[in-house]
Amino acid sequence: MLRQDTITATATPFGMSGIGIIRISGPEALAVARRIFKPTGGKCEWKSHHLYHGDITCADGKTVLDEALISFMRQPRSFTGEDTVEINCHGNPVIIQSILNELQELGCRPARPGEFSERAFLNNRMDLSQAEALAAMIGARSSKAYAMGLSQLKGSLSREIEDLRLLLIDALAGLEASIDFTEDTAEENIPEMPPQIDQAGERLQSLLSSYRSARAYTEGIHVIITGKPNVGKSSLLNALTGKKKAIVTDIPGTTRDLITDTINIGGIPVHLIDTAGIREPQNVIEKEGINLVWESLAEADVVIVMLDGSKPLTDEDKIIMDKNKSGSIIVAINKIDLPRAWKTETVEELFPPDIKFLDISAKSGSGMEELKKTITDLSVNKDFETAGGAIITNLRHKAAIERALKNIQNAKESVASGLSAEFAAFDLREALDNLDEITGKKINDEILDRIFSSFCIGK
Ligand SMILES: Nc1nc2c(ncn2[C@@H]2O[C@H](COP(=O)(O)OP(=O)(O)O)[C@@H](O)[C@H]2O)c(=O)[nH]1
Ligand SMILES: [Mg+2]
Repeated sequence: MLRQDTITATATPFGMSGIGIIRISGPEALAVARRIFKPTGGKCEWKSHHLYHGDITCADGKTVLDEALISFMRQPRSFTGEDTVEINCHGNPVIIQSILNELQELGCRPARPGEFSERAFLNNRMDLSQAEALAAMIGARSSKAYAMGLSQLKGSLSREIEDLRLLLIDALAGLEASIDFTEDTAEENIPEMPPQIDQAGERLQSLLSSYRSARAYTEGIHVIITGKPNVGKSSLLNALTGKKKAIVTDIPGTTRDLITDTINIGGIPVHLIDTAGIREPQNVIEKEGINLVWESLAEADVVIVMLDGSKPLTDEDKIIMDKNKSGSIIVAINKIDLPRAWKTETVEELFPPDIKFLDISAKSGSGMEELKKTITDLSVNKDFETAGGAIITNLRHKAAIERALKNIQNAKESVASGLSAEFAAFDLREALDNLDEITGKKINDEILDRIFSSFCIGK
């Protein structure tokens, strides 16, 4: 480990608050703290993990800047693993800046974003996935997202990755035994498929499938309401949000822009998007609006295909159904408060059997609860469990797991096709490297810089 310089930053947000916290980490932390802290009663033993009361002064020891509590955490028992001092002063940006100025006078360097966490990682206080979980917790916008971050911080993902590594190492040992044997006897030995390969593959797959559900809680899902003009799309947006967000009229082509609002369904932020009705556009404005619909449909997590149950179906409906056949589709048959003009069966046969059909009335509000439930069912796996089980929420982790899974499939294929065990062993080593990228056991500096620079200052 290189001898690091001593860094400082505020750990609390900019602005007025009861308390503001300044962190100092590095070999000079205690020496610097001694220069600016005048303890009440004149004496301070600087015991590790104790809180002392006194004045923060300029380095001249005379000018008092604030009255504060100060603590010292001796390495390695600190967040960064280095000597750390925390000053709890009053939460005023002017005070905090003047203390930071004094600390810089005394040789501390302003910390880069995420630099405290980076040091914690480099000093083995946590692995990379845990440091990322911490950033996710700080950015969490729902209690569920926070809980998932916390579970990762506590090591749920790290333990699963470690288990997977052990499985792959066992599989490698099996393969390598057959390679050695071949060398001894100088004859071709067909390797057997180590059972751990399939076990690892299944567990990687289940991590991968947790991603979609986890993202629903952390980032939310995008739900697009589509259909021809006048079926009641804007009315549905208003009914779901409980607001008059979108203009509703009986004039076809009223909605042009995408109109969005976010509601919370069972802890999932659901971003609803009302769109222009799809038909042969009557003018350039409507044409632009309809182009927007096609673009956003491609990025939707769930598509609500809306039909008017009170009027005969038209070719426009057929075009829309044709374009939205598979994936997370809900067919909402609206205006069921009016007499039905056609039977549900006539459209059911146009879709795969697992597509859900719902009767609703955006006007009376009937069917709204069922619709909300269907939206979340489509976004979260039934067996998705956040309590302690390993899940992934981070795109970088997902990409690494996809690569590891591909490596494992390649290894299986080469064993199955009777190739020398060398090939499969090579793939398994690649899979190990990919898993090591998640925990940071093996990672290049450029990626590390990118990860930590996205953290906030003082973390
Ligand atoms: N009877 C009835 N009328 C509805 C319902 N939903 C919408 N409408 C009416 O249908 C017309 C078109 O509604 P709007 O929401 O603007 O449709 P959009 O063009 O698809 O956005 C308006 O006159 C609405 O009042 C419903 O559930 N029942
Ligand atoms: Mg509309």
